[in-house]
Amino acid sequence: MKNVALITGVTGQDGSYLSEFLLAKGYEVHGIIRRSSVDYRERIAHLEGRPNFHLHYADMGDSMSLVKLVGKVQPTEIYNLAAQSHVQVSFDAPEYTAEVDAVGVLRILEAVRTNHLESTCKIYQASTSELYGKVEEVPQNENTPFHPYSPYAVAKLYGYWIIKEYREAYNMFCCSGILFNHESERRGETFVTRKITLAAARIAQGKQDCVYLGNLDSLRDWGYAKDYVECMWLILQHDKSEDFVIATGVQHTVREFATLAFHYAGIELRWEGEGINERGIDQKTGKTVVAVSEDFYRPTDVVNLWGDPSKAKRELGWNPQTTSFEELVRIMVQHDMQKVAADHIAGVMRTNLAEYLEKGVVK
Ligand code: NAP
Ligand code: G4F
Repeated sequence: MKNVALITGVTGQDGSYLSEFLLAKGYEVHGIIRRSSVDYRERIAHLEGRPNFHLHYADMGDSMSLVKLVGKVQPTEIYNLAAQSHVQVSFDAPEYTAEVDAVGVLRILEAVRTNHLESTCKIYQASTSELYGKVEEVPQNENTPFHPYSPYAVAKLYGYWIIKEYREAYNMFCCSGILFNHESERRGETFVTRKITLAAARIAQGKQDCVYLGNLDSLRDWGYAKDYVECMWLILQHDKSEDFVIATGVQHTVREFATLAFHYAGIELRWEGEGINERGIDQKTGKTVVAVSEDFYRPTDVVNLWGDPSKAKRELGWNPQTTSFEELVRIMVQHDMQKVAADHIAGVMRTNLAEYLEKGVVK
């Protein structure tokens, strides 16, 4: 049987890497996109036009669009990655977050049942380490109790349980990957890692003075997104429908991430002060380049995520250490140093061109 994948969230960080991964494996890949006033498909632009890559308009909030699309595509695997994925934003838009991240999962499951594909279509659900929230043990594994600690996590908890319910009630092959934070040069710019690597690059190149962050003590188990999409696929190739923790097993603070990112950008930081008054100072210039702002504090914050990937290692043969923390930070900073330099050159060229056009030097 031909492998046909349907990816929700195809324009996102993970969706773009997963598309590349599945296309390389010979899959026919279909992705869901949604209408927006600005067509923002930068992460998958290089894949558009490939014979095995197809995009369709639908929305996680629109059951009929999902039912029709699943019927048309007849997927053998669905990767449900679409979500309002920003934890802090979920405090401002909790209802929308629940609509997409919780009920959206149900809509996908029902779309599969409505099209009578229960026995031929496997479903991967993008569950999250945020389910552990106000953590009850460290490190966290598949048996650690959940304690969601944001509207995002509560919505994702519904997604986790409805997947489990459909597995047991209808004997469907549907599973959760409980993924810990994974980052990359394609990470959204308001997540803490990318915010730091972009700021470090801009500060190093004189385009910004200082970056404002929230909780610097927060601990995360950060992996590389490119490594993690392989695991999503492995979970669906496993002989049993089961849930897996995907993590590196290594933990760092936001402060440690920032120190290393600035180091790769050529700036050595010295930390001074505490809490809201803490600052990261450029040792060479004495200038404050990192400061703390209450704006980035959350009403409830998850502060101690540390995953135990033993089961994925043992049963899926996945290597959690493919890309080290140091390598991840280096890749992201190197990318953003080049991006900031390229944006600068493009800006200069635009200014020059405008001047030449005005003076009639070029027409
Ligand atoms: P992301 O970059 O924020 O991408 C989210 C994707 O969902 C985008 O393609 C977005 O489309 C789409 N989307 C949002 N609302 C939608 C809607 N109403 N209908 C259709 N599509 C919609 O997220 P990511 O980092 O790739 O994460 C992928 C999934 O894994 C998410 O479910 C996230 O919650 C989960 N997760 C992520 C991590 C992590 O560390 N990255 C860890 C654990 C779990 P637009 O481009 O149109 O906005
Ligand atoms: O980068 P973050 O926004 O990621 P967070 O909240 O861990 O969520 C991400 O990972 C989850 C997996 O655990 C996914 F499910 C979710 O979809 C998303 O991809 O924040 C990480 C930590 C938090 O404790 C936050 O309080 O960094 C802290 N932080 C400190 N300063 C900041 C900032 N976070 C952001 N976004 N911006 C700051 O300035």
